Amino acid sequence: MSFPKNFYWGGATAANQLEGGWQEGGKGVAISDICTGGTADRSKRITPEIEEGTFYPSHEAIDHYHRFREDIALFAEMGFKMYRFSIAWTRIFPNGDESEPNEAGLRFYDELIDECRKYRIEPMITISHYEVPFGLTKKWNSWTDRRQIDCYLNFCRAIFTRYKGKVKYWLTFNELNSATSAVGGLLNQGILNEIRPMDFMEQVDVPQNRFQGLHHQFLASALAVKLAHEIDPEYQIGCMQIMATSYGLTCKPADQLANQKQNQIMNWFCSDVQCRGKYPNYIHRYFRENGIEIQMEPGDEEILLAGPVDFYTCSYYMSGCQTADPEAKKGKGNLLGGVPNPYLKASDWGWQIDPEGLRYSLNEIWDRYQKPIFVVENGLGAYDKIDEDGKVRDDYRIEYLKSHICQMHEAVLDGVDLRGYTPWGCIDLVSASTGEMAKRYGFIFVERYDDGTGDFSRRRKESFYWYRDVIETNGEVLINIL
Ligand code: BGP
Repeated sequence: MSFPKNFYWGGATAANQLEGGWQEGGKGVAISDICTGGTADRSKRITPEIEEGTFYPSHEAIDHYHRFREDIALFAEMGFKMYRFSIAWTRIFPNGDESEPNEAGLRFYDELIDECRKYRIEPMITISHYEVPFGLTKKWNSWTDRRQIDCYLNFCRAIFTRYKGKVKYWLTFNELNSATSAVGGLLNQGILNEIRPMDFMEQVDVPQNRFQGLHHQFLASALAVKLAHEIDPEYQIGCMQIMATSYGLTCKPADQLANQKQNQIMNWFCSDVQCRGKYPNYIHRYFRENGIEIQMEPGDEEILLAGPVDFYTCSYYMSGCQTADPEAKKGKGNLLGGVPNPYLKASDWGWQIDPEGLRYSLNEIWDRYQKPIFVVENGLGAYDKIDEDGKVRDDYRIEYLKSHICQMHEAVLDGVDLRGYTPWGCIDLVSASTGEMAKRYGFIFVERYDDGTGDFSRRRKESFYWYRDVIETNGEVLINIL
């Protein structure tokens, strides 16, 4: 009655949200670097030219670039077995299209990986996490152009070769299925259909571009799997999706059908291609009805078939509901649309909390693919505060994580092959959706605030000690309480 032996407990981050050092070591400009800060109610902005006097949270982020040794030591103190982080593409290829990698960038990750290994922490590296080089966006609107596949593969070759023997687990793209909705166009794909200053939430969305971009990313992913296995047969390459668990709002058949359709497009389409190596039948009707025409070249289907991923990973934060009733649709749903679930409470950002949904989805994923699974993001974004005695009492976060870990354990008992858990933002960092620091996820508090103040000092929250006990007992401390 516990988690599997050698279960990978750890935490997850992404370069653009914690490193800072945006112009150091020859780094180029990423799309994340041209996004200003925002809040829960005020969208962040995209500014193709950097504006004097405007705050750009990624530029310094939490200064991990200079403090990674201290941070990794804190992760080790919690007993991490795995650390999921990403490599900033623009540190290795500043504009994205150079033929030779940037040595200073490669050296930075040498040091970071060595630091992990020093504490026997297994790295899991996301190759592209929400920071496409802006140079490629300007050059050919990023993934809309097939030539981007070669740039991505050059990047992969550089890092697969350099870190051979030191890394085993790689993820090709963060939350690839975010690109099935408008929110992923820029965030995930670096696609900007009009290059001008605008609110992040008001980007011009061209679904054709997103889905053509996805086709190129599927090819890139499949070719990266092949390349990785050629360079080192020990390499394990995974996909990474947002698991946006969804229920029919009622048991009306029309609601259930609406929900099935939503699940097919949002939750299964990308992982079906990446895990099974081919486009699923249901997508063709969706393409037809939405005027999407994928330009395929001869040989593309063979490439996809030859490059399925070795394992499946996802983020999991919330669930939502679908309905066929136009009246019910009018309310505000979660970040990813849909309608709220009357049985669930939401976080301060409106994300509905649903631990059982995690067990439910893990079972579905396992039944569908029969590939090892890692939950590589999960957590509660909350407004934390430092009490007068200097402590951060984040019992709400402990509650959130505890309930999700218990449901993961149920999934393990159900027979799901779950290999690891790396909760999101194990150290406070910049929010991807809003660009704010105030939305904190960490076990470690960072003194950095949305007005750009703060000395970047780190402090252990209550959840830090709690998670350390969870890891030390392989989760038993929780299971036995229940
Ligand atoms: C996922 C992203 C992360 C991360 C997380 C939390 O979608 O992969 O980069 O930030 O969500 O979201 P947010 O930062 O918007 O709260």
